[in-house]
Amino acid sequence: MLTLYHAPVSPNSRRVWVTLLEKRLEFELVEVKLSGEQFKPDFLAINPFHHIPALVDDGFNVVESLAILDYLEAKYPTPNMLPKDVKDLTIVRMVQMVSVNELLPSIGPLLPRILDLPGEDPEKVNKAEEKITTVLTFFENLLGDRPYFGSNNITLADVVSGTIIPILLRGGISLDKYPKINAWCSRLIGRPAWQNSEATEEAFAEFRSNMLARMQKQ
Ligand SMILES: N[C@@H](CCC(=O)N[C@@H](CS)C(=O)NCC(=O)O)C(=O)O
Repeated sequence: MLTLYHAPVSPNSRRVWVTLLEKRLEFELVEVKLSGEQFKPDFLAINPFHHIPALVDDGFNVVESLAILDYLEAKYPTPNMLPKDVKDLTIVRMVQMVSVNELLPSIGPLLPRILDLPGEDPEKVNKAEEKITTVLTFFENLLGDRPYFGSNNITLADVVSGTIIPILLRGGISLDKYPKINAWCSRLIGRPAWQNSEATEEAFAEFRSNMLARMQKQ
């Protein structure tokens, strides 16, 4: 039995949720309230670093979302979500790493905008927007004329970048200058795995209250 510990608004856990759905696996979804449940002993026994996502497969604990995706691909290879060709596989890995290391950190400065919170820092927002432009230009070129990164079928790269970009759209980032990425994003958002894992407005409101509470403590 597979159990995914997650939080609805987190792109880190949504990428695992989407992969489970794309692979049509049976799993149990357990929400961890990040207002403190992640520090409870039962959860720390699964992930001592108190982060979601964590996946438990018949008593085997897997942490770190990219490691979880690789575990799922190796253990449940159908449908295949990693290309075999060396250059295509490298495209997938590059997109995954650029998404996590360059794109994801750009969300931080945009959070006040995304969640309607005070405290926006215009200098940080400018830098984040510049970084996002560089990443989207890079992705537009890497996608080329294929529907998915490195493949004609959905890959683990699409899952990782495709669960971050919709959050940027909530922050007012436009994909109009990137026609290929724009079409790719619409293609992904229309898939049942994206539709069924989309965070509700209530989940965003709860995330906002947690952020506000954290800001008031500082
Ligand atoms: N590198 C980790 C990052 C996971 C992560 O940062 N999770 C955040 C939510 S997006 C979390 O659990 N935060 C609560 C905490 O660290 O206490 C991964 O990819 O799985």
